Amino acid sequence: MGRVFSGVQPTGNIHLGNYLGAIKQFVDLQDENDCIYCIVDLHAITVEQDPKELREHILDVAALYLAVGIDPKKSIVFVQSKVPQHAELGWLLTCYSYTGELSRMTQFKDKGKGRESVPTGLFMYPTLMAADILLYDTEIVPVGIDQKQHIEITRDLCNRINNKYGEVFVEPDGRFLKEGAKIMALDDPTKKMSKSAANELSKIGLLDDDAKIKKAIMKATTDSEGIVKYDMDNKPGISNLINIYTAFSDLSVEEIEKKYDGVGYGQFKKDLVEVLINGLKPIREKFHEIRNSDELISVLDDGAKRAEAIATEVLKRAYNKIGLGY
Ligand code: ATP
Ligand code: LTN
Repeated sequence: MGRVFSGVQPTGNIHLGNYLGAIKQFVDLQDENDCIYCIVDLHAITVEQDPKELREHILDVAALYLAVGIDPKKSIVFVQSKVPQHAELGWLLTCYSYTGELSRMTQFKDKGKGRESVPTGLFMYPTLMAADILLYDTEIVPVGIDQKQHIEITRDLCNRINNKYGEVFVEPDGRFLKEGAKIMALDDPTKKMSKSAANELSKIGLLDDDAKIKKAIMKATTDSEGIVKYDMDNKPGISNLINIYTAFSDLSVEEIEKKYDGVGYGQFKKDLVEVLINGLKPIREKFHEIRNSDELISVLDDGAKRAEAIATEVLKRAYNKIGLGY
């Protein structure tokens, strides 16, 4: 039994990449581990947000967590800004981080690109993420592969502080899936599927209707060979679709290749549309059932209380070792 922590930003519609890279693992881990799942709203404001939309998105992600099968009886589910220790430990870790290492973060470079001035919060994003993780003595962090660099800096900060003051924090490890670790954009399989992409057909949201799912898959970029074969380097479009297919069915990559041997992309895509529609329908239905329920709010209130109880102890330990307070 290990402590698991992860978070998702409430910045838009949760898509297949978020689900297959991260959230699906959350569900799988909760039977054997002590899991804490967060909606990281303080991270969302590192880029501009509309207050009304942000509030809606926070509850959307919370409802989606429950809709995909996170069970609040097994796992703690809460909203980051409701537990003030995240911001407190975030500051502390900022003081032990270096501007050099933070400026090497690719997410910071990507999100800051082309802006006239870059918000300081975007720069300090990784120290707040490290605080999220270290605050719960986390051992395992299930995330998509794009977060690898942030997990590394969390481990560096942890070891830097432990080496200076003795055992303050537990050293966490990332957990990345093989197939879902990086789901690519449907219109351009050289880029990752992203909430912030402008082209709606580049992604499929977990709440998208059947017509949108069909359109996005049928228009998805492949190649002119017509051979259903997994080869991420030379056939990234079809390989990405195979990844999605295998995640939503009980067929392995090899079984999919065999099934569509000599059949071509048209039938493959039609079947994938059906597999996806059937896979996403129960999630959508459950989501609408709980999104506006009182149950959702009481799950979040209870989650924040349970999270804060753990966070308070760990933060106290850190303050004591470092010599803060009196
Ligand atoms: P944005 O476009 O706003 O940066 P995002 O789509 O990257 O958002 P996050 O909230 O930052 O979404 O990510 C939530 C989780 O989903 C993280 O664990 C992240 O690694 C994972 N994730 C995001 N995109 C993908 C993807 N294309 N494939 C696999 N995992 C992904
Ligand atoms: N940076 C992550 C979101 C995130 C996170 C975390 C993930 C914030 N804090 C703690 C795991 C653990 C992202 O999805 N971009």
